[in-house]
Amino acid sequence: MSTLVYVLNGPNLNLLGTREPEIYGSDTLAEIEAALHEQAEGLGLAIDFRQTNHEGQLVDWLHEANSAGAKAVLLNAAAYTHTSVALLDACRAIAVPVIEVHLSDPSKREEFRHISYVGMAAADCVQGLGARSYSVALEKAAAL
Ligand code: CA2
Repeated sequence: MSTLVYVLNGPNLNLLGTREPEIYGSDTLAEIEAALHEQAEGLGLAIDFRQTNHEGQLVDWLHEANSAGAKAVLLNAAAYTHTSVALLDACRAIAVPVIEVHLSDPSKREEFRHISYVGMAAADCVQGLGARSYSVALEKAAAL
């Protein structure tokens, strides 16, 4: 059984900690990554943590996670969550369970954030807990 968990982050999340802390918190993505590495070690897991601003790159990484036989993917697809049929198809095309992650709670925000294409294929979702959403999602991945 694989212990590898991919953590994939979509557009603009590289800017975390620089703006809109009232929505997304004040942690940078690098700080979230460091905390998750530490947590993963305690859970006997290894994480591969990545960020891209490009939709097709997320699709390629989902395929890669599948080829690598990863245990799970934690996916914060950011704005592509609400627009990308390509990500929905990729999540459906792979055998690896995908856990959707969001810092904020999109269901409590603008109407256009209420639809989640990723959510249509995800095994689970953790949202609205700030950086802790990643931590709770990793615990869920460990329990799979
Ligand atoms: O709450 C989340 O994690 C989101 O996935 C974040 C996305 C948003 O489009 C989703 O609806 C919910 C946006 C990420 C943008 O991150 C920024 C970071 C700093 C400054 C501005 C944006």
